[in-house]
Amino acid sequence: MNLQKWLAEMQALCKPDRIYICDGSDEEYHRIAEEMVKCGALIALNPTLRPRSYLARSNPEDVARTEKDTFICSQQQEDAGPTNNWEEPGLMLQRLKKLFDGCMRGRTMYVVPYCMGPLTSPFSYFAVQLTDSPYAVLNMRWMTRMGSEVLALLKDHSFSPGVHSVGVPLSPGEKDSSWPCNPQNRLIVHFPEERSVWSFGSGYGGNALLGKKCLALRIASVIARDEGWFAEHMLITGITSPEGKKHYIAAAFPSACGKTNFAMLAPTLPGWKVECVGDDIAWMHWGADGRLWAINPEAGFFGVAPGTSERTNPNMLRALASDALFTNVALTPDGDVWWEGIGTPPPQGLISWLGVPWQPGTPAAHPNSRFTVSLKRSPICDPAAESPTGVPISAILFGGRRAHVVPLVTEAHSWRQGVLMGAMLSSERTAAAEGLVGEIRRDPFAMLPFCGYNMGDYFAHWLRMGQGEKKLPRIYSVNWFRKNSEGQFLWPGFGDNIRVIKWIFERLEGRGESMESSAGCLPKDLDLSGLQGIDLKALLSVDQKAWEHEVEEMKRYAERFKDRFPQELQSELSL
Ligand code: GTP
Ligand code: SPV
Ligand code: MN
Repeated sequence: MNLQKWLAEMQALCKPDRIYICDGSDEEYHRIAEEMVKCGALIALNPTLRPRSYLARSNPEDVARTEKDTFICSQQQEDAGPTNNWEEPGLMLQRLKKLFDGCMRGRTMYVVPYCMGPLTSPFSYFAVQLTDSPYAVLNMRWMTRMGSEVLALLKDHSFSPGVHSVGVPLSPGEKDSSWPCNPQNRLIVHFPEERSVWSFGSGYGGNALLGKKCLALRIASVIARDEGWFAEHMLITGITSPEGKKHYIAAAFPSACGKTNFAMLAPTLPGWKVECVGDDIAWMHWGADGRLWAINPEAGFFGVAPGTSERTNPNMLRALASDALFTNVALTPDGDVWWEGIGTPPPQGLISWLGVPWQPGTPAAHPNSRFTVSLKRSPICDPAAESPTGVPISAILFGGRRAHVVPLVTEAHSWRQGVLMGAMLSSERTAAAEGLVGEIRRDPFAMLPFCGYNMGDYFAHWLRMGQGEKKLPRIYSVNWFRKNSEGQFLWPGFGDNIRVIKWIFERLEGRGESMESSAGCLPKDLDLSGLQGIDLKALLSVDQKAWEHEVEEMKRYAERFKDRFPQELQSELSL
């Protein structure tokens, strides 16, 4: 793809009033932010309480990823598979060209050259996002490496083209709304063979920050399949035991199921240390040593605000002390931010995410309200977070929100059983995507909304990758969300999850006592020192009837993939 030619084509199609090429500087970031403040699209927070930080309020119809509007337009429908929306690429392109025709009238087209991964890493990937959303530009500044340095490198690299529009052209003199969007015509379209993305009508999160889910997962998963690596919805964290032994762990939990919190957990057991590499996406390659090496393609956090507190994630609160961007949280009368579960009572005069005085009993912050902040601001950034070769992964965790049935932790006996654990991962739905919150759905590898090709082939890819001379990571299933009959969480979670990690460390080192169950290998015991009233028996129990029912559900789910569901997983399911 030739950059100049593509730019000219997109300019002719979108017809922006101006074009601006982003340099990625601090000066540029604040200039764009201040322009937005001036026209009411952004609120500058109190500089004494929260220096160089801003609040954005979205349109209430544009608050989360919208999976029903997300398409994988591969040449063959079979290649998109049963879990993705598909349309014939030629027809879709026609539809997109109609939508994008003149869509940036009255606006600036920002050109955002960016790189997913450290600039010098052989595993990184270059891309350009064209967007008419200055809000998206501000987010891309923290979430990716972007600007002049990348533009210079683009001369020697191929890149993935992405075009994004909020879908609201302005006629001369027309006043803009504070969050323009076009929910009736929303479309987030991927052409995996071309490695290209077209996104229309939404300014929010994964719909609009094209480096994240669109490129680093949906497009990258296709590239990874072709080239023999992994692009996964996983956090990466480095954990050191009191004895000084360090292991890196990768973990796939569905959206809003605890990746950011786990990646930065503050251990409640003495002597343990956690250092964060990434909180959402991992690109993993086999090293010459046979180990799996992971980089975080992102450069920042786009994290769920509600629930972030001194108890749950003190290090994130430190990171958010300045230079942060908040979206759809509540505003305090002194110009600071507030959300449910922040750990302080709601102050008098609170303004809700909707921009009106908060009424008790209604959400002050939207459940999918988010913060955007650079990874560098984290006080517990791993020393190898920027390493071009990544970090070696010792264990992979799969976990969802399951009130019942799924134990706190189980270990897979084999790579194959581990792949089945990933393939059959399930969770109650959250507010991170539009849909019915709480409903249980299968979310294989936490990749259901993010796999850019046939999910059955993706399972086969995982099985294939485990073959040959490899030092395979061990695989675990975890569930921090099991509840008692009163509907209360049985497990304290957050910093106490270190207790589960301690057992995993012991297992990795050939110690750690275990017992068999139909759900996998369970710990005989966990270090619960300092905790009271934990019902470990309930947390680790496997109800035979309920588990058989679970397996029946899994078998039914597997049928969706027809002959693309790998035979090895089928036989593993029938064991
Ligand atoms: P995405 O950014 O959407 O991919 O989400 P995520 O997987 O990073 O989830 P995150 O860590 O932001 O957590 C989402 C919600 O789950 C927050 O409200 C947390 O407070 C809650 N949560 C996270 N970890 C735990 C845990 O160990 N136990 C309990 N009970 N809740 C948790
Ligand atoms: C997720 O939904 O998994 C997220 C948020 O991490 S978004 O960037 O909107 O995809
Ligand atoms: Mn995510």
